[in-house]
Parts: sequence; structure tokens; C-alpha cells
Amino acid sequence: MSGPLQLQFVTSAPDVESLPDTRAEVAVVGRSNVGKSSLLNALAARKALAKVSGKPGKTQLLNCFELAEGGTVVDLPGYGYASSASKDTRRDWQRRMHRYLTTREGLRLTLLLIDGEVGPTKLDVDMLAWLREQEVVFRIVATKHDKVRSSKRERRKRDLAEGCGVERGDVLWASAEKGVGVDKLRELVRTTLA
Ligand SMILES: Nc1nc2c(ncn2[C@@H]2O[C@H](COP(=O)(O)OP(=O)(O)O)[C@@H](O)[C@H]2O)c(=O)[nH]1
Ligand SMILES: [Mg+2]
Repeated sequence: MSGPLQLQFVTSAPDVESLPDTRAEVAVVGRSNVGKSSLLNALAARKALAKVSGKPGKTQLLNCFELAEGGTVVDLPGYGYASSASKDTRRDWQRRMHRYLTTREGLRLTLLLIDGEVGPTKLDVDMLAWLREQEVVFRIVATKHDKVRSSKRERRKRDLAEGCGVERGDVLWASAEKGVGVDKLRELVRTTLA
């Protein structure tokens, strides 16, 4: 199979316990506004499969999508949060996300999205350290490739990889806007869920 991922929305769950059972799952995580929803829409070649919000911190639920060929994709609540959110609310989001990542049966791969223009931020670096510590299997996806001027790209790619503590070749660069890296990511999701 190739072409867009045939993803269908299943449910929004407040926590991991409320998600439907799955054989194989890919999770998408990253700070608010990093481009998670846009990338999911690009993978599915749909305009509004996942809601794209201009305002950060709106996606507080675990959004589950089913792939026609089998398996599921979960869009996790973003870290970084709305400035209006209370400390308790933020801590609660984090707890739910951490619980998902450490207890979800069937979770095969976590895509950690990092803003290609500005990342990694301090929160991203903290998240990376936590994922490594918990031995969560992850891949780094740098988003918004189109926002980095071509003259700055080589340098930016080097800096981002270095900031994340990985080799340059370990970072998948993507643009939901221009379609960069989208085929590769579709392939990765398909292979992972097969
Ligand atoms: N230029 C550009 N903007 C993007 C891209 N992906 C997302 N955005 C913009 O970034 C903002 C946040 O995107 P969204 O998908 O809602 O992020 P989320 O909070 O991680 O789900 C929106 O204004 C998007 O239009 C991209 O690849 N290129
Ligand atoms: Mg979103």
C-alpha cells in the first residue's frame, strides 16, 4: 500500500484507560502548536481529520484514529500548554501523557515532533530525556521544514540534531504545508503498524 493513510477518527479519551484496545499503535507527541494536527491531516491527505488550532493548548484529550489496514494512531495532548491553564491542570495533562506512554499495550512507536524552525526547546529536551529514561521507542520528526530558509537549512538541521543528542540522519524532516517527508512518514507508520 502507498498513498495517503486511510485514517478514521475513533474517539477522544481523557486517559489511557478509556482508549479502545489495539494490536499496534503509533503515538504522536510534541509541544502545543508544533504541528501535530497538521501533520496527521497531511498523512491522511485530509483537511480536517485532526483539528488544526491556531491557539496552543486546546488539544487536551487523547485522540484515537484507526488505520484502514489495521492499527491505530493516537494524537496526544501537547505539552507547553495554554497560558490560561492552571498549574494543576498542566500537571494533570503531563501525568496522563506519561501514564499513556508507559502503560499503553500495543504502543510500538512514538513520534516526537519538534518545531524545525525553533526547536528543540527546553521542554522538548526534558521530554527527550524522559523518553530515554523510560525506554520509550521514539523517532524525532522536525516539523515546518518550509519555514526554514534554504540558506539556513544545513545549519538548522545540524543544530536541531545536536540539540536532541542524535545523528542528523535520525531526524525526519517534514512539512505539512509543502508535503516534505510525508511519504516517508506514511511508510514508517504503515510498516510500524503492519
Ligand atoms: N508553515 C507551516 N506551518 C505549519 C506547518 N504545520 C503546522 N503549521 C502551523 O502551525 C500552527 C499549529 O499547527 P497545529 O497542527 O494546530 O499544531 P498542534 O497544536 O501541534 O496540533 C498552525 O497555525 C498551522 O497552520 C507546516 O508544515 N508549515
Ligand atoms: Mg492539535
